[in-house]
Amino acid sequence: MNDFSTKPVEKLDAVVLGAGFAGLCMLHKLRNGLGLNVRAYDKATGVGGTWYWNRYPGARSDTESWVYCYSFDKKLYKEWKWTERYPRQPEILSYLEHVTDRFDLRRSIRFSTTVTTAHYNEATDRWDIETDKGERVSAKWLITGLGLLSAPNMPQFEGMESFKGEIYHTSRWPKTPVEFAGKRVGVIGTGSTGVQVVSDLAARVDHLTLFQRRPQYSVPAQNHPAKPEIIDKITANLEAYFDRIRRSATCFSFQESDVSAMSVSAEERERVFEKAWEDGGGFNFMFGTFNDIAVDPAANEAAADFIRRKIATLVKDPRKRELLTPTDYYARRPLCDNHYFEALDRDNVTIADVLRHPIVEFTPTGIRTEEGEFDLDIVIFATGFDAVTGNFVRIDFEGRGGEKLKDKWADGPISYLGLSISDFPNMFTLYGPPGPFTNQPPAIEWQVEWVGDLIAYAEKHGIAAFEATREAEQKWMADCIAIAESTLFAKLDWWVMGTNIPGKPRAVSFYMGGFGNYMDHCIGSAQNGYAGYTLTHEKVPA
Ligand code: N01
Repeated sequence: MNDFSTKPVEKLDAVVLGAGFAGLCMLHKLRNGLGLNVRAYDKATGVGGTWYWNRYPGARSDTESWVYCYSFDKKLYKEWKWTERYPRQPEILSYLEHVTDRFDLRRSIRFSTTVTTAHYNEATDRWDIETDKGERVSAKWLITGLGLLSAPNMPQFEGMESFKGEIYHTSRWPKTPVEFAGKRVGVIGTGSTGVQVVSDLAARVDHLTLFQRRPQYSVPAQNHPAKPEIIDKITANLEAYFDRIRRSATCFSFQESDVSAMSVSAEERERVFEKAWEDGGGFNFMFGTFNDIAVDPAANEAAADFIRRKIATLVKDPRKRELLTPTDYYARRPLCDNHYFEALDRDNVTIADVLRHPIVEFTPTGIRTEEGEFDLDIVIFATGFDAVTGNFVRIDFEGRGGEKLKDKWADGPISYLGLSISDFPNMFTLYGPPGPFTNQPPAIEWQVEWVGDLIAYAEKHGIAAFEATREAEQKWMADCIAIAESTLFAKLDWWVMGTNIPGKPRAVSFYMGGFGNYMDHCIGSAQNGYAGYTLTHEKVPA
């Protein structure tokens, strides 16, 4: 029974959950743009979201800095000086801190505070919200910027508590420096994170052991110092540039291909792959080369074969080469790296094949697999996240009729446009599931504008509640499922399909129809009086 009405409550117009790219932008839009009374909450001690938590060695974005940022303010865009093509975590965090101060957002954020409960109150058409600090607020609008990748996946192994060394998870990395010199370090996991950790650490430690389950396709990042002339050129035409980015499928800065891989000769394919390899970037390799790598098995095999041949030239040790050569589809998140394969080929690096010889237990001095024992001083879990729904089910969201979001999403996320959920009125989930599968900042920023416009419309027209209809939700889910299942991404087990966590149901978490098409869905809804939503007008007092 919710006794919210008996407790002292502060009334706000809107509450924003999270102070990362999405939360900060939404706070700015609602408070500075629309003049609403807004508060954001974040359990961290500072802003940054993903970039607050992921301080692990080698952490950086694999998107070009000039599109891994906001574009809503031309002066901000022009004045911020990125130092590299792919920005490191400390630089992205500084950028978000700078944005926070520049737009005076800090005073509206409660840090070190976890929102525990958010219940929709049907009598008031407002959200009753409670925090772990005992704060109680009532807000008409509830907007989440929780991030899809923030609840850590920490597999448990026998004997972990007996290990005498240090254990870290990459997404809960300490703020104080970790000493690696002269240490024997184990890394579990070879996703985007593990690839970055290994590339960064291999030459800095006494010995590195990679506990690899499945090898990865990865291409060079080809990082280089930032070129100010690129920013100047973009700034001169900022809106048009970002319009073009958003009209693409993935919101990266490269030109996506409209050529099918099998429509050209083998020589031409080789030339195109070679150029993409030299240009760098994982998404560029998958989407800039040909338009069907992610959907056509033959095109996919051509790309996979090219990368396998490159791995063969980079890894001299025959056993390592065999272990590092993937044989399945090239259809997980496309990776790029800073000399990952070269790092693994070093003499001070061992690869433990934990697919064939799984980890049995931790011992006081290391990790024992079915193959033998590995002595370690430090173990780094780069094992990813309870992705997509993980953060949502940790908060007690309750919608109309007492429906719990964790029950509604028990078999996977359900939404309309990745933004709205039926029975959860006036709640918007920025970059929520199933939503676009893109470089995030340009997509988030656009969603923030769209949601901000919707809220402005509601305020202007006396609308008490905005709620996605079941029909719109069902149609959206059917579209998302049909598109995702037509791709090779759906053929593998990984976090995007919900299958990286034992026991978690397989689910479609993304709209893979491209961001341009995604925007058309949202624009179409707004232009048709917010089709797909039920709008309830405020009651006029008798
Ligand atoms: O997580 P992952 P991540 N025993 O789930 C292994 C974004 N990101 O943190 O593949 C042994 O991809 C697991 O093995 P397997 C990006 O969107 C971006 O690396 O399941 N191993 C896998 O190798 C990315 O996709 C950036 O067989 C275990 C690894 O752990 C997303 O975050 C940087 C295991 C997990 O890989 C997630 O990436 C970093 C076990 N029990 C992250 N459990 C950039 O922008 C799991 N694994 C560059």
